[in-house]
Amino acid sequence: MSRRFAAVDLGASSGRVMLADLSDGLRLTEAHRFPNGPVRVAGRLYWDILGLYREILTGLRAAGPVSSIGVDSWAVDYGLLDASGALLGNPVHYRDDRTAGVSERVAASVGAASLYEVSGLQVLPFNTLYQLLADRLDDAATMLLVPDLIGYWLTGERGAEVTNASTTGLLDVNTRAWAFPLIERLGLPAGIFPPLRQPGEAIGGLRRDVAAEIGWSAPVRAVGSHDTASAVAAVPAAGPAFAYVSCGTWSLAGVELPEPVLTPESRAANFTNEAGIDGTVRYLRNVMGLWLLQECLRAWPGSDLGELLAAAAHEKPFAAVVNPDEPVFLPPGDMPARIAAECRRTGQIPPASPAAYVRCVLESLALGHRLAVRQAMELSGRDVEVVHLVGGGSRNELLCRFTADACGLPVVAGPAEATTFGNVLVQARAAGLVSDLTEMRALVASAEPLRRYEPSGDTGAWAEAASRVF
Ligand code: ADP
Ligand code: LRH
Repeated sequence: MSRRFAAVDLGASSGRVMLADLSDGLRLTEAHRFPNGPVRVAGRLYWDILGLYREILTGLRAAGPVSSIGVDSWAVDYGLLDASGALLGNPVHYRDDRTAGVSERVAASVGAASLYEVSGLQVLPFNTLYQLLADRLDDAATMLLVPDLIGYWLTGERGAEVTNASTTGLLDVNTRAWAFPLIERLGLPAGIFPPLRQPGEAIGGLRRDVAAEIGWSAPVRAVGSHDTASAVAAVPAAGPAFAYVSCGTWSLAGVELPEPVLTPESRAANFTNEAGIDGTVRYLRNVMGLWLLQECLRAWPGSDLGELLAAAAHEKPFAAVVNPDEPVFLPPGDMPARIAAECRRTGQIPPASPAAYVRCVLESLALGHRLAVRQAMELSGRDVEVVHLVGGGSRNELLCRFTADACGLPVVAGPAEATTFGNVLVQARAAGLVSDLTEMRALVASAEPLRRYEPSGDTGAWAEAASRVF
């Protein structure tokens, strides 16, 4: 059996097909990378799901034969299939506004506390349950989350992988089974939720036509199909006293726990208990993440990220900061204008140049990381000695440094492709090549050079900046 595994990893800003070789340690290579992003059609925001699928096939063809394939993606979004298995409409992007007001209506009817007691999930306006309530389900026979939809197209098999199912708001946080009493109470059709599958479980072989198209065949295996679950599984921590920030389009900041935290304080702080690998709980909160920077760059055509980051390092510290989690930042649109408006609203002078905006974004994000990490520690009682920052944001040295300074804790940065590592290591474990999470993490730590940032000790300036916006 070969020791090569393919990971299909769809992030909100880019997708990639990666190849891992475990013949001698763990080596990752990129077979294919492609852009991803919202497409607006007639006022609605969609994913280009068929375009993504085509790129996945291109990537698998380039990767060549492997022992197995795993698929992960961003959470919450889904496709609906009719009774014949055909896709009913294009999957809608979680930044679309069709869910406006839905979470408030559900909270008023079911009760926010009862919802949290069942699912343990943070309230985000786009959680799957709110999207389903805003959708037309008349002809829907099956709801498949994005990685499960890709898995279905590759193999013909339907199911719902549990880490991603935990982001729907419809999974019982204690039993990790579909919360059918809640589903019925919400008036959602129970029959559209397919059987659950666990990370590591075989899904099926590639359909014959798919194998013919890419030129080889292999089984597809369930992994932590929520990208954040795979990323957290690959945090290169040596012991339990760590926090993480999985930093890409979003920053997912929190700790790993053996049990959920469902206290009223936890709900008030909007902390989530999402399902991790091996029964672990990803206790975290979403921070708006590098989306803020991505949308700024989109507003400045021709700008160069490297140059802007270099210039931002020389800008005046704490000239202006915003609360990165203001709902106004969620949809696509003119980000610099929204940041400027937030600065004015909080009595600050808006940044005067792109480099100053970048500085503002990175300091604001570090403030978001600081608050989430501190609250995760307080609410869970977990000791934290180090913050692991993984994902594309770990390449951003300024952000890593600011995060260490703001948190007052060392930051260990990398790997940038943590999600891919988590994806392939769950496959490698199913093949008997790795034993447990500890060994997986040690392998990641030895596969990549990691960078360590010691905190400057000047937490007072960060506390003052935080007091302006939180
Ligand atoms: P996602 O999976 O959500 O699409 P990624 O984990 O791929 O996100 O992270 C993408 C982000 O990482 C980019 O928006 C960018 O801000 C940051 N990034 C990637 N490469 C670099 C780099 N070389 N220097 C600084 N930042 C980078
Ligand atoms: C990160 C992520 C995050 C979700 C968001 C929708 O890619 O999966 O964990 O909250 O996308």
